[in-house]
Amino acid sequence: MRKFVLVGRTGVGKSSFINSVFGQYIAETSKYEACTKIVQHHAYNSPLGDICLIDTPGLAEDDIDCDRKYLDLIKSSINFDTVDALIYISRLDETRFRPDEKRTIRLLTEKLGVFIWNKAWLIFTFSASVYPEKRQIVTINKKKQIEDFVRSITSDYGLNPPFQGFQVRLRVDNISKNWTSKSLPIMPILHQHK
Ligand SMILES: Nc1nc2c(ncn2[C@@H]2O[C@H](COP(=O)(O)OP(=O)(O)OP(=O)(O)O)[C@@H](O)[C@H]2O)c(=O)[nH]1
Ligand SMILES: [Mg+2]
Repeated sequence: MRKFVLVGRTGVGKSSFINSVFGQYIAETSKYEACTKIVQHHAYNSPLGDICLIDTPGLAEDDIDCDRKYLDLIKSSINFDTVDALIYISRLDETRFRPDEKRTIRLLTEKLGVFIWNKAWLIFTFSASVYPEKRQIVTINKKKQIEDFVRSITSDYGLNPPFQGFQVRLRVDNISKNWTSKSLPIMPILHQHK
């Protein structure tokens, strides 16, 4: 079974991504308030093989103590040795790399262990909210900001081998359909890159 842990700030669309991959409303989502409070494993038998997506509470919802509490819960509920990849989720339509996102990356590293970044994917949500002509440049800039920050944190922690960037990078939109003419089905992607 392929296993992925979804992490990121509150409201970036972790639970919505699960619903969009599985094509059913199985993970609760909310427009107005921080929503997921527990770690939940969602398993699915796909023709390509079994997939487990693990939903986690969003970070940077409240203060740092709340984040620490959530991260303790994430760490104690998930066996990271059996996880294929950590999926770090961020919104494409937020162009500023804000302090709370930096804090989130710092805390993930501190609490889950620096090694998580050597099997990490990056998924940008809300892609349809960015003008098509801006998408490429916005993606390049955001990816660079996040990867540069992860690189600097992980080098402080002495990660060996050093962080080489995210293994897989995807743009998705969990709500809008047909927002791009170049879309690929997600299931085969989740089964690749072993
Ligand atoms: N337009 C658009 N809306 C999205 C997308 N992903 C999520 N949303 C909306 O954003 C809101 C928050 O989504 P959630 O999936 O609950 O976010 P979450 O990351 O699970 O949030 P927490 O559980 O609080 O950590 C919901 O109203 C979703 O419908 C996306 O790709 N595009
Ligand atoms: Mg959620």
